Parts: sequence; C-alpha cells; structure tokens
Amino acid sequence: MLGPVGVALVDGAVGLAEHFLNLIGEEWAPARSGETFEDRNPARWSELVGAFPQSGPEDVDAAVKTARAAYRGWRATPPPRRGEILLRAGLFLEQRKEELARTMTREMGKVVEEARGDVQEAIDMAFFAAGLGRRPFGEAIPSELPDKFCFTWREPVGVVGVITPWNFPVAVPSWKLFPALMAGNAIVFKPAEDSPLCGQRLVEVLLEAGLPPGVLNLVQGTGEQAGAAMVAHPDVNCISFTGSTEVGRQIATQCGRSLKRVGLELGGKNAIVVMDDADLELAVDGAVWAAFGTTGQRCTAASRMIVQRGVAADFVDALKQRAEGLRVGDGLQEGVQVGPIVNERQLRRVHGYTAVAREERATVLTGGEVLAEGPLGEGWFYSPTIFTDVRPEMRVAREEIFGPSTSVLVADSLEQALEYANSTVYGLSLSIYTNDVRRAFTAMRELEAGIVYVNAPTIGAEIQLPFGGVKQTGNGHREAGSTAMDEFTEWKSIYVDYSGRLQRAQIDT
Ligand code: UN1
Repeated sequence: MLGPVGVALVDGAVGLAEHFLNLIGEEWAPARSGETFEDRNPARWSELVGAFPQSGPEDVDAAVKTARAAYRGWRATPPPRRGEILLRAGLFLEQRKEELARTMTREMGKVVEEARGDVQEAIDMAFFAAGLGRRPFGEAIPSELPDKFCFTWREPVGVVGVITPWNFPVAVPSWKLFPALMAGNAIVFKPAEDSPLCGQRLVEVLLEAGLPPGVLNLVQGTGEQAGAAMVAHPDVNCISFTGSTEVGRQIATQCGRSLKRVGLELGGKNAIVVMDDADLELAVDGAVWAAFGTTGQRCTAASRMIVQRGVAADFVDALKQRAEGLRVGDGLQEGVQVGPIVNERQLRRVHGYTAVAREERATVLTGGEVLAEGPLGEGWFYSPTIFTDVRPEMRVAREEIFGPSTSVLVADSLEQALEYANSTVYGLSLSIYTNDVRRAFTAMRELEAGIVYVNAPTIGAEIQLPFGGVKQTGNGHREAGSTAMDEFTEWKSIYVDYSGRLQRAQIDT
C-alpha cells in the first residue's frame, strides 16, 4: 500500500482547512455547487494546504461573461499602460519571491531553490512582456500604388482560456498570462488542481499591480470539469493549454470543431546525446540535473541518455554513482536535491514504468523503488532511477514518464545517436555533448526539436527565446521570446488610400 499514514486522521480535520475562492470580476466566490477539493503537500500528505472551489460550467460561464464585459476597456488601454501594470507585477513578484517559492514547495514539492527559479522565470517574463508595450505592434509596409499607406497591427483575440500544469505553477502561467494581457485580451485562468494556491497568488499580484477587475478571472477546479467547460464555452476565443499530449489531443479535437484557436504545449521525451569526444564530467553533471532535477517532472526533463559506445560504461558508472548520492526528501529542507512526486497517481505511474522496463527486459540499474522509510513514508517519494540495456523501440524509451527515471541507450555513431534521439513522437528539447564542431552543427541541424542545446542539458530555457516543440509536443505555437504574443493576437492588415481615386492593385501601375 502506497498510502502514507495519517491521511484518514487529517481527512477528519478538513473543516479546519483554509478555504480559498474563485475570482469573478471583483468578487471572490465559492463554486456555485459549493463543492471543494483539497490541496495537499506531496512531501507530507497529511498536511492540507487548503480547500479550493470545485468549479463547473456555471462558474466558468460567469467568469467568461465577466471577462467579455471587461475586454472592451482593456483592449482600448494603450499597450504601454498595460505594460506598466505587468512591470509592477514583476516588482511585486520580486518582493514576494521567497514566500511564493515556499508556497510552491509546500504545494507541489519541488525543492525550494528550484521554486525560486520558477518565480524568477515569471519575474523575467513580466519585465519582458512589460517592455513589449513600447515595442512595435505592427509594421509599416510599402504599397505598390502611390498615395496609399499600408500597415499591420496586432489585435487581441478576445477572451482567452488559460489552463496550466502544476510542475511550473508560476512560470508557465506567466508565459501565457503576461503576453495575453499585454496583447489586450481578457482571461479566464484555471491553474492545475495540484497547484491552485500558486495560481491564486499570481492573480493577486496582478490585481495589486493595477489590473482592472474582470480582465483576469480565476476559476479553480479539475480539467475534467472546469477545464472542459472553458474549452466548450462558445464565447472563449482561444485556449492556451500546457499539459499531457493525451489531453491536448482532446482539447484540439474539440477546438477544431468550433474552429477555436488553440495553443498547445504538450509532452516530451527529451534526450541528451553524449559523444565519445565529450567532456564526460560535464555531460554527467548535465545528465543528473536534467534527469533528476525537479524530480524529473519537467516537460524538458532528460528521460533518455544516448551515449556513444566508447564512453558508455564510464558515463553509466558515473551517472549511477551520482544518482545514488542524491538526497531525496522534503524540498523545504536544507540539502535536499530531489523532492517528492506530486501525488499518488503520478507516483504509481512512475513506478509502473519501472515494471514496464522489467517486462521489456531492460535493466533497472539503480532506483526503481517507492521510498517510504521514516519521514519519506509521509509523502510520495521515488528513488532516482536508471534503466540500461534499453532499445529505442521499448516503451521506456518512447513514452513520457514524468518522474525521476531515465533510460540509457547506446549508439555506435553520431548518425545512429541522432536517429535514436529523433525516434519518438515528441520534439521538445534535445541536447548533444561533443567538442567536435562538425558533430555539433550536424546535430543542431538534424535534431527534431523546438529547442536544441549544445554542451548543456535539456532543461534551462530562458524566457527571451521562443519555447515549444515540434511533432506531437504541440501544434506549432511557441511561447515567450519574440513569439510571445503570437498565440494571443490576430494580425490586421490596413490599407489607407489617400489618392482620392480608385486604384486597382495588381492592375493599375
Ligand atoms: C516545463 O517543464 O513545463 O527549460 C517548463 C526549462 C524551464 C521551463 C520548463 N525553464 O526546463
């Protein structure tokens, strides 16, 4: 039995939990149904973070109507003014970085140092998005005809439904909320049910920074109820979703029927390629960080190591030693490097893949165990796990695990390593360690991914570059960077003819 002790006891004390609310316009309100769900600390499941509204279609409908009403005014607000609000939000986030990071660790488990990084990513995004308000919103383009002026302009899409995951509970929402707001959209925001408090804190910061009421509405709940209601709502113009490929596919199917715009950031099966000329110590450092950092719960996590045969044994030995030396525990404790898995379902899923690895006759070199001794028994912990003797066709080499488990594949050449790297349906982040400039540039060209790293691991994207993937990692959108507003804007092309006569394009010269 995986269940930690003490849950039943504390379940009895639910009435003592702090109750949080939705935000619809200016009003903080419970779900219409009155139902709630619990948010618990994955490192100590008996610890209740709070109870949150279990929202349904009625709550979503109220939020969408409110957003629609606020939209006109916000859309008419000059972009530099919108930017000033985002700038202030970034400054507030800076002030509250520590507090928010600790809330994050309690709520979803990542070690506090990484939680600080998560908040920092949102701060960076706030400052970046704020600056966009004073950057061009379009282009002046010459006309083929005299006395005719042409330009383009970005317009908001309207009401945007933002559905975000728990693994980057402040950073990922910031990639969506800040550019969508900068673009002049109104928003209904549903944070993941495993990180509702981080979502609420982010909303509070934006309100304090001066965002007019109604422009950003918060609806807590599950994907099945609140999320689905947003996707189905006829007056939501765009859905921006980060999560699993499976759910993304369902959302895209539904949005396709009504031709609703949809931006998807989905799964990954990222790999680090290590060539025999690489700096092996550097590669092992990168591998440990990308495979086990954030307990492997990143869409950019490296869950495959593709190592050239000549260095495979040394690499694997070093990786095993490092994995076994990692300190697993409560992310708020000093020195802990690997926090818990977010919830029991995910822990079972991760452990399930160890069984799959065994069935497929891979070797479980280290780890592969639910950790339940002493205080670890109070939460959802898993040992850093390495599978060896893995072939590219095995499920553990193809499917996203989203936990601290990584597979080592051995390749004979650069060509084979790149083929293995590209052999999944995903294409988010791929990396190569080599000191050979020819190999590096060949890899940059051939790797099928939205993000490629050379001599750095698969994690560590910075917000001023586009973020997103190819193949089934998404549907072509990129967040952040120069593309930040693309998902949330429509282009308008405007032609002004001041010649005073009819001028026919393509005909009159
Ligand atoms: C994610 O895993 O959803 O590059 C985002 C990185 C982070 C973002 C990860 N900056 O790993």
